[in-house]
Order: sequence, then structure tokens, then C-alpha cells
Amino acid sequence: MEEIAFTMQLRPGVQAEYQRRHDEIWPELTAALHEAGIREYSIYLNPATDTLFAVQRRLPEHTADQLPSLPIMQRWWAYMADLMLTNPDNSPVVTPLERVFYQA
Ligand code: RM4
Repeated sequence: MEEIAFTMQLRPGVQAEYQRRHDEIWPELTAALHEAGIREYSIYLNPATDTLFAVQRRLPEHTADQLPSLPIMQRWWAYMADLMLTNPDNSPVVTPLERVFYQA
């Protein structure tokens, strides 16, 4: 299993709505994430800065790089675009993070 971490950014004033939409996340989307080999996915919010910190654990043979081409992913990103800083294709702006410490 590999682990990656990245940040995303909420627009101001939408924390509760972002939480609500994830409380009601589409089962088709979680199925697609699982199908792509993502086995654990946490998103944390820094409420002071609206920054989201995400951690994913993925199977070595994951196909997460193909998620952007899936219609379900594109529909979710279009749905979420009013809440997040996005690229022109509605995907969230993602800043990859480098691990500087690990202890098992
Ligand atoms: C996020 C954003 C991410 C997605 C998660 C489930 O708010 O859209 O791209 O992976 O939801």
C-alpha cells in the first residue's frame, strides 16, 4: 500500500456545505474510488485557512490516474466546483505534499 498526501482549498464560507456534501457522498463515487484501488481516504479541514489536507492509501496497482476521465468523477467535480478552488476542467487545484517523517 502506498500513501500520498495533498492539499486542496475551499472557497470562503462553505465549510458546512462541504461537510454536508461529503456526509452524503454519492455511493457511485465511493465505488469508483475503491475500484481505482484507493483503500483509505481522509480529508481534514483547517477551519482557520479553509485548507483541506487529504491522505490516500492506495494499492500498488491503483488506477487513480484514470479517475479524471470517468463521467462520475467529472459530475462530482462539477458539483463541487462552487465550493473549491478549481482548474478549468472543474478538478480541484491539488498541491502534492512531500513526506518528511514516517514512523511505523
Ligand atoms: C473532494 C474533491 C476530491 C474528491 C473528494 C471525494 O472534495 O472533489 O477531488 O476526491 O471530494
